[in-house]
Amino acid sequence: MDARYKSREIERRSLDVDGLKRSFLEWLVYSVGKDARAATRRDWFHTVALAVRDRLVDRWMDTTRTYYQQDAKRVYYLSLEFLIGRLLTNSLANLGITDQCRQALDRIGLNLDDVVEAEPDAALGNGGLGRLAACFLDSMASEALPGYGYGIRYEFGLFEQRFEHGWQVEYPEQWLQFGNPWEFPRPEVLYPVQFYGRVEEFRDSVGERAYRWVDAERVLAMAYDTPVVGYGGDTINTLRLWSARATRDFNFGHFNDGAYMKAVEQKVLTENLSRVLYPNDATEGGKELRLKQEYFFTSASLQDILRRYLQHHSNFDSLPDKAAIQLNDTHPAIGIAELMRLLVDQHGVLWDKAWDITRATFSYTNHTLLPEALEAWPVRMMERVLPRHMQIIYEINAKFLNRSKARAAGDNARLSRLSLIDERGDRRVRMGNLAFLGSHKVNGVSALHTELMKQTVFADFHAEFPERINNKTNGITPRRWLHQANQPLAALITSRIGNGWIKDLGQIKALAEKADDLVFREEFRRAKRKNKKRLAAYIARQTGVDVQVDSLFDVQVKRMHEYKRQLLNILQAIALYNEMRDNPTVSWVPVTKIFAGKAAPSYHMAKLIIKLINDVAKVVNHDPSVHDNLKIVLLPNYNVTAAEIIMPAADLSEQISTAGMEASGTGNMKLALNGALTIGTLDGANVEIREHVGDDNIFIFGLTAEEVNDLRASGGFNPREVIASNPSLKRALDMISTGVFSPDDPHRYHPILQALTDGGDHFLVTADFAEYCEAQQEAMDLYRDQEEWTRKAILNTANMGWFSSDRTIMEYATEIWDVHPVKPEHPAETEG
Ligand code: GPK
Repeated sequence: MDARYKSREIERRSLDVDGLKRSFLEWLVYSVGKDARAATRRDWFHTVALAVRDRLVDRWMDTTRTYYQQDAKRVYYLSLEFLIGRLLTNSLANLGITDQCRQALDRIGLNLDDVVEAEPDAALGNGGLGRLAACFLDSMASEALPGYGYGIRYEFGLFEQRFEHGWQVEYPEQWLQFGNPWEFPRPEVLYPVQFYGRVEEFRDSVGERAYRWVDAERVLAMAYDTPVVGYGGDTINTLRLWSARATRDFNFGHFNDGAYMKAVEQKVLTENLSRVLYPNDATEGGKELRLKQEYFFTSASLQDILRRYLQHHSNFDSLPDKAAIQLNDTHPAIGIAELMRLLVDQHGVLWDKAWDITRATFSYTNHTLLPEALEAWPVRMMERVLPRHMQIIYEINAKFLNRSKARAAGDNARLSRLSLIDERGDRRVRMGNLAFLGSHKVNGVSALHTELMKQTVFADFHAEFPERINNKTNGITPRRWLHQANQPLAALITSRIGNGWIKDLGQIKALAEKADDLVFREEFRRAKRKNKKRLAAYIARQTGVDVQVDSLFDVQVKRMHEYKRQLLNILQAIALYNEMRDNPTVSWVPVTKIFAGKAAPSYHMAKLIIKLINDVAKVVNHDPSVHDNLKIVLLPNYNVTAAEIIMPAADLSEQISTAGMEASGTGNMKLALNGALTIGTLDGANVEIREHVGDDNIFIFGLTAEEVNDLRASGGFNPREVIASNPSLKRALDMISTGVFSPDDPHRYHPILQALTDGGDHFLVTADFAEYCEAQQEAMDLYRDQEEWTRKAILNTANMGWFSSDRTIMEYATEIWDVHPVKPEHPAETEG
């Protein structure tokens, strides 16, 4: 190689402090175009990100090349959401150059923590589902699995939440406004995606009936690649996000006057396809643009996957041996019809063979049992937008129903439940049924959720295919959620058991014996206190409320949803407030209730609960009679970056969903790993968390999923009676209904009170209230005994090893995908 290039290359790869410093200064001038005097914090962020990016490109290409050369089986994780958050800290930590980078910046007179703050939070997701996808990317790369993420490059991520007079107001989140140093645009990786038009029947060369999709509108999908750095930096995988581009017809067309402006308008409209992330969490909008987004990214991804496969193969027989495609919920489920179309219509594969290939390639993860979240597209919309896919779905359905056991048994009710088409009312395509039928494996995300899937939404399919449903309990990446977010605790752990836990979280078990060590407990508390101080400062900055660092930090952070029952939490807060006021001489355990979470913009009840929390907070926080023993804060704009500050600082983790409704939860895992004790129902993964941390180290309360089911079925629950018999609940509700917290509008909360009484209290807030308050009391009592509390907190951290997403991802790899680790070859680093 030419010596000049070689020295440049070495410079770009250099991981020492001097080399980094030189790179920073060079990047600032020649790429960002500023000198050090004029550079803003954002300029420095771009500078550092670009210099760090240099240090991963070689290994990224090595990784991709190794997969290609070995024709390794890849896994493709198709997801409409990737909630990845900031990447700078993550890249530095996974490359192992955080300290060097900090020192290099020091020498320029800059602080790494300030530079990090200039990075926008990539919020290409709503909540748990999107964050799970991001944890899986980290784990696939860290486990050296050949894994690709495929999704949409939304120009607007999840909206920014602000509170105005206590109400949620949404602002656009323009994360790309100042450019994105992590992404590589690939203008040459471009696939056509079609919509509308009609289907033409014709005879193929051997006289068989065949179909082609004609007169369709065309959009191009353009790729943007982001490297995904595994821990240690050896494997660097790819997240490929698609952006909509108008076809080149526009560039080459000539137009007469009016037509030109119309054409420009059309181009803008076409490109709206990838403009914005739908802000609904676990609810289905039924909007045409959303269907188009789903098909757009799924089709582009499948075309890309087939192109890659065809580099090594001339027929599709071994596609399932070379590609595993995971559907993250039903959002990409149209991919099943699309792969059939590509194989049958475009590549001439016979139907039955194509179907076998399709089923062997796809698998599907279900994330919720909530009926309002199960996607069902109107047949009329599907016929219009994707006419050929509608035909294919009919064909799949006809063949399936003809062969099903239900037909043999003459059970028509069961047959209509198995159908891909819901024939009741306006006809709809059931995407869950399509995903199930077109996959060889279907999984739930916690043990309880998977069992409930078998008993409820997929009971009929489970009877038909008893081997198909399996469980993969969610996990979280210990890199981001402990190693990076909680440096005080991470350093303490490493000082005692070494740093093997970062890659193999099971090793953290060794901390359990330290729970009885007085010195270790003291240090554990010190780490927690440091994190609490940081959070207290953040709370003060964000809300203006001063909280006591030594109060019990009681944390509920997650999307606002009735089933997650933030309402139960705030009602308990009101009850506690009353008790404190009634008994001013008692020495209370000071409590800080910390909430954060966004509500879907159209979810009125959730937004009203936000307003209620803010209204209650205002009254409580200004009432001198509670002597600062109770503070309530609702932090605005909860996102990954905020979570990184909140999780390490929590004492108590609120996981209080109505049993049977939270599929898994992953915030529950982050909080427990960071040494918070859980107060929760036996729902989702809480059940397994209890099994791991032990019954004595968790506060469980409330109805079980089975009891909830029985109670609802029997209709034997009267919330009014429950309220009448519980004075503290009654008093809290009366205060809300008489306007104690909303003197300007005493009837404001009528809809909430209505839902809890005449509405039948669907989420069983009143039913669980008494037991919840008892559990809270238990927690406060325990908190007085700091040694005992710390002992339990340590046992939580020590026993959470199993909840690493590395464990989860290896289960997917061996039990669903049959994908194996591939160690990248790094020739440049071994030569000479
Ligand atoms: C489930 F159905 C959905 C959805 O649309 N979005 C979403 O975030 C969540 N989820 C579940 O609610 C959580 O219980 C679960 O831990 C998470 O998905 C990941 O599986």
